[in-house]
Amino acid sequence: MGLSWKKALSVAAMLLCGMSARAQRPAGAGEVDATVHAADAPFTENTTVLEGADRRPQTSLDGEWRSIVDPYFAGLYSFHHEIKKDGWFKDQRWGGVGDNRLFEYDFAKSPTLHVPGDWNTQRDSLFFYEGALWYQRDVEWTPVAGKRVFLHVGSANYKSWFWVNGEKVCQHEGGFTTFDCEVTAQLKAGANSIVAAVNNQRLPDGVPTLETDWWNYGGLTRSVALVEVPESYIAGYDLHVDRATRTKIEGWVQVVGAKAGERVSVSLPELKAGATATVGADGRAAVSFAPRGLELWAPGAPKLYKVDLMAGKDAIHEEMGFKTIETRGTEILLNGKPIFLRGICIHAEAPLRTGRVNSEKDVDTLLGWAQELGANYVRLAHYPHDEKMTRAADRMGLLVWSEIPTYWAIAFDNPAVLAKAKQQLHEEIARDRNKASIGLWSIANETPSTPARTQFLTALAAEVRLLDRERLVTAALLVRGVGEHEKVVDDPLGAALDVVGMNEYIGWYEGKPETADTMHWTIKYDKPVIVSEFGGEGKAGLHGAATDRWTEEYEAAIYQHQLPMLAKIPQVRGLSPWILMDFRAPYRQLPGMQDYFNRKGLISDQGQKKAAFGVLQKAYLGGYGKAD
Ligand code: GCB
Repeated sequence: MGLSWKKALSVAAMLLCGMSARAQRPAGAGEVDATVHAADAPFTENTTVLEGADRRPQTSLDGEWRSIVDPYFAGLYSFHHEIKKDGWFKDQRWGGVGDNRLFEYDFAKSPTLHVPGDWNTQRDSLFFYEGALWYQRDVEWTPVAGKRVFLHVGSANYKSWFWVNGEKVCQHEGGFTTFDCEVTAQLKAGANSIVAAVNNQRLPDGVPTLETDWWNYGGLTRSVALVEVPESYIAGYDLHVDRATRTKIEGWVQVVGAKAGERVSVSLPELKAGATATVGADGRAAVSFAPRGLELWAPGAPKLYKVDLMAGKDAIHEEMGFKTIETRGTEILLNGKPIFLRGICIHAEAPLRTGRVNSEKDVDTLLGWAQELGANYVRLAHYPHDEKMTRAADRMGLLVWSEIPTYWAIAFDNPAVLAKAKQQLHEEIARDRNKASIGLWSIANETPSTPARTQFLTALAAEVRLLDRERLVTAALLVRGVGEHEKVVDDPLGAALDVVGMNEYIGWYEGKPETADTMHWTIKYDKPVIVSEFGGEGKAGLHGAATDRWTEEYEAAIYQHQLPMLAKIPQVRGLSPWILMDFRAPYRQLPGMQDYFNRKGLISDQGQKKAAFGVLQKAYLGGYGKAD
């Protein structure tokens, strides 16, 4: 039965009273800052990327942080959805009964979450959670005169806000890139409170957008630290060996706060070589020198050098390798010689425990498996991974395809989305442009072929070339079928790429494994092609006939038929089948088989190798592909 009109009136009156009572609240609990948040302004504010931050002395903020789950984001927004002036970032603490101030939160009495770590795998109730969550921790600090301090955030998925002692320091959009925000003015001697809010709600105008085939792990998913630098500091650098001679190291060092004419030096002590240069009015110094006996970096011989960069009172002690990568017709040349990329795709899914990768152990396990497979290359799908991963790839000698999450159908017709993708590209390249392992920057995965998409991604390809001319630009394209026996690669985006990536799932989403035997391929580009994905699902331990879907044998059969087919395509210069390890994915629900895991891994999430691992390993160790 509905409300009587009398009752309805009294409810309305009660609501009105409630409203006016709230509206009359004195400044304090309900006060809002109306100036914040113009809807179309870029979300990211006051962040930068301190290049080489992981090589600098730092104070780790990893460990337990207090946490408050805030599904309505009541700690930040008022009941009229305005930004509060005294939201939970003020970290005010209620003194208990007898303390009559009104607070409706208290970090000190809230449970903790571990950082680095996604929240989903730390608490059962957060497994499917998509929304806002607050973090807080205390930090003892002794400021040093003449030093600036940055909060270094490995990643925060997806939007994040940071405050130090109640004062806002930055906000950031993008769940997989590393960023820094300056906190020099807000950190004080003694006890400090650092508060972060992280919201992993998927957004129609996000990068990625609403649909992804991976778990939307939320939180401060990678390490957080305080990094100190001198007043004038090295903010970025790019050192590489030139393609023409392969003996000359050249590039630049960018110094913030330096006066024109100040000196910068770069040296390789092992080769007793180096150069000094002067900073121009733009803070940049061009560097060039030719050390004798420079050994180039390559898979199988991943030579790294200690490199010291100095500018005034600042120094960064890097570890770097030098290589060249380019294309010639349909070949990929590494250090001037053709190479075939025997690879595998990897998600940042932690082995054995699930959740996001965030430790050396996770990284060593995943890349160790890739090496055991016989790989010389890994596609780090579908977003920039933890920096520990690219550092380890440098050391282990695995060439890397690095990617930003311009995945499936993001809003290609929205200029704000292009700005977000460019921001992520800048952050990705700034962090990793000095990693020897990076061979390819990928600008997209399986995007719909529309004019808006092609324009958007052509702009991104141009942006990559502005930022780094030493690597190749690629993207994983969709393939077009003509009838049942022909595949065509003619996506117009191919024109903007150096290397054409293509994904196909013959034997899984279409046909049978043996459909591959009679497939004819037409590739419209005179460029190298990497088969960036193929594969199918198989449940570890489930055995049966090679014709039974979900068995290890079926998955292995896909590989058995794919490998000979792909070997016949003349432009193919590499493979990275989908995927090294099973990973959590909301799309994948078939009870008993998937249970929220995409089972296309060669290895289960618990580390069990499936039959397909052996098939690919045999091919790779037997020298699959032509060159090297
Ligand atoms: C794809 C996507 C990848 C998916 C995979 C699959 O083409 O690029 O993200 O996980 O297929 O398993 O369907």
